[in-house]
Amino acid sequence: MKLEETKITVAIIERFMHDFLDSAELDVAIAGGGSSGMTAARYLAKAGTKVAIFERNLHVGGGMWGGGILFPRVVIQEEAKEILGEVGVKLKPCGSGYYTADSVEAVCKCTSATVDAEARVMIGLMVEDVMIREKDRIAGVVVNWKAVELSGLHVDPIGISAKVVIDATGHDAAIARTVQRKIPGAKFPTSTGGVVGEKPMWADMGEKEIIRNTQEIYPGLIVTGMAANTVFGSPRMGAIFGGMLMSGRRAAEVALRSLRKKRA
Ligand code: 48F
Repeated sequence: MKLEETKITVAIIERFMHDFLDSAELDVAIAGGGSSGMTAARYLAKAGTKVAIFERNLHVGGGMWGGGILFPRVVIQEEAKEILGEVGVKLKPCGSGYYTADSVEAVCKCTSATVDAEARVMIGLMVEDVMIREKDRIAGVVVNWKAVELSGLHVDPIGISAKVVIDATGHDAAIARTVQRKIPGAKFPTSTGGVVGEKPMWADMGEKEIIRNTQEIYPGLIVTGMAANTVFGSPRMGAIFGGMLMSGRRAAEVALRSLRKKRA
């Protein structure tokens, strides 16, 4: 077979344009592809939802790759065991109710299951803003290449419509902060009405509160993972990932409920 560069070029452009166009209008757009965002995407795709992750890095997985202090192992508690079990991650018991997983295996198998469920995974794309409609409902995300931001070039972003947006950007809670900054009068159901800010480490409390914190904080905007704890002023928890996985699953349930409500 004689290879031609033009054919390779055309194949890449055609295939990507086709896939990108197919993601221009979504049921759910997820900002960030860490453990919570990927879990939310997997459950939403399995429920038949048109969902895409927009991840600024060239890889998904977020903080899961590095485990604790670069020891690539993560801890999962009993309650979250099935979420990794479903995707075939091998868990080793280590004391009552605690399990460890190889973080490389966990990220790879979660990614593979997310893609197999037919969630779209877009990499190198940063969510820099949201779209707003009907006066006070989030209507999608505004994205640009991370490379554009790094280069400092002045290039306008594009809008991706979504009925629901999930902020899975981790400790920064970048999307919630953007909404707070850009929509005067936006009120979140937190103690201050805005982003409260993450508290110091307290694994037990952080893992308990994250599930309650995973909610729709503004019409069309759901927070999950560490973003949820940052918004509500709950503690961080370090290299235990059960809360992130359970929060992702909960975010999918909340999104499905929001979609049903919007349809009715
Ligand atoms: O940080 P990350 O893994 O968030 P998470 O799912 O999990 C938190 C844990 O990693 C850990 C922990 C465990 O107890 O506390 O910290 O809440 O994943 C967030 C992802 O979002 C991407 C970022 O690159 C990362 O992969 N991200 C952040 N801001 C943006 C973004 C943005 N504006 N646009 C697109 N991606």
